[in-house]
Amino acid sequence: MSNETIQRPEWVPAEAGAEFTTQVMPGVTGGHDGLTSTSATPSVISPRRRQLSVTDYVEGVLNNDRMILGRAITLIESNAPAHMETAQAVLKELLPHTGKSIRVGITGVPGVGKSTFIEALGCHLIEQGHRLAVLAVDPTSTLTRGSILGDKTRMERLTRETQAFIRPSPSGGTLGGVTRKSRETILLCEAAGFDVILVETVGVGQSETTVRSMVDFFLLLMLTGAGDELQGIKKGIMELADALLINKADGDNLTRAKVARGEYTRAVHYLAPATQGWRTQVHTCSAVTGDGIAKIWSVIEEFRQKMTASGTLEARRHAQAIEWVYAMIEEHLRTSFYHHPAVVAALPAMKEAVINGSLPATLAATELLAKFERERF
Ligand SMILES: Nc1nc2c(ncn2[C@@H]2O[C@H](COP(=O)(O)OP(=O)(O)OP(=O)(O)O)[C@@H](O)[C@H]2O)c(=O)[nH]1
Ligand SMILES: [Mg+2]
Repeated sequence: MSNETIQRPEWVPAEAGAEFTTQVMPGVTGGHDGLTSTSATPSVISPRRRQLSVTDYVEGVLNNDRMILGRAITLIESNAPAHMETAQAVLKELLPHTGKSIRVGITGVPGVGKSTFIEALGCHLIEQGHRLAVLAVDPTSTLTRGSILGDKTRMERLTRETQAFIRPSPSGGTLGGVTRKSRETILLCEAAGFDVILVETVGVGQSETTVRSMVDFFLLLMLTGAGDELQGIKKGIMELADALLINKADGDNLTRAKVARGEYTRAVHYLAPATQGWRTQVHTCSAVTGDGIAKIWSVIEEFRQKMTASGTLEARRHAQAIEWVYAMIEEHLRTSFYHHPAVVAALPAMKEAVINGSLPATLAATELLAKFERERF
């Protein structure tokens, strides 16, 4: 197929090179059955999109123009310096319109039912009149753009809802990069008027801590009957959660789920609570039948109401914002250190010297830091 007929989807930056493999192909001219089309409409390929100004972005997002919201997120996700500058100008303008949502993190091992749960909860929320954005944080995603895109079948209703906005994980890069992009995407979605933000992450180590640091409420989906060794691994993650939700409490599994609920309820007594003044709750649900979905949402609302009244929620958001500043400074310093030509040049020999015992580790670090400082400006 020639280049003219292959088109880029809206989220691909205009200047992007081959790192974006995504493309949109025009539809077949005939019918999918191979017969000649009876439709008179030719397949249209739109001209190159026009550049948007900061004001275009700001107004578009505030008016909940989904196309512009999508492009604003793409801008935020771009690593090109020119894009970053525009993105930050847009964010600065939008900042006064952010912060009004409830931000909920959702995690759990692959197959626990996160996507099915988000579909069920999302539809429940929309029925209640909420507007909902679903974002994913998946630092392992590279070219697949996260698992959400492959989830169309599990979130079939939600993807069709105009009151829902679903965005896959920013692809590639460091966890720090993915974090920044996700945090800023939350802000954009809030400015666009979404009042519930669900941030999904797969249960792979570090990403839970990252998502915890950007949400108000953190929900851990669990299964009954997972082996003891698995439960052990989860202790650290359980301490991040404001609620444990045992999914797939249906059919033959219902009784076991109820027993597990009792066990986990006793277990969380011994854990440090994730949020001061809130006891970690344990509930059961079935994302398939919908049992327990309304209950878990009422728990989240109760949390919001109590933690707002006590000032805990506001304090958490303040702390998260400051932590974020520090995290970005640290990331920047780390990157500039390891990319500094003097450091790059000296590092291999230093490593060698440390390994063969001719240079103490502390001295190696001090000398590298001195090179970085001396030749910085
Ligand atoms: N019986 C039952 N099956 C469920 C329930 N929730 C999800 N499932 C099934 O469990 C399987 C995995 O569900 P997903 O929603 O894809 O799980 P996930 O956590 O998103 O998985 P990953 O995207 O791979 O991390 C699917 O076959 C679902 O139909 C439930 O409440 N009850
Ligand atoms: Mg999934």
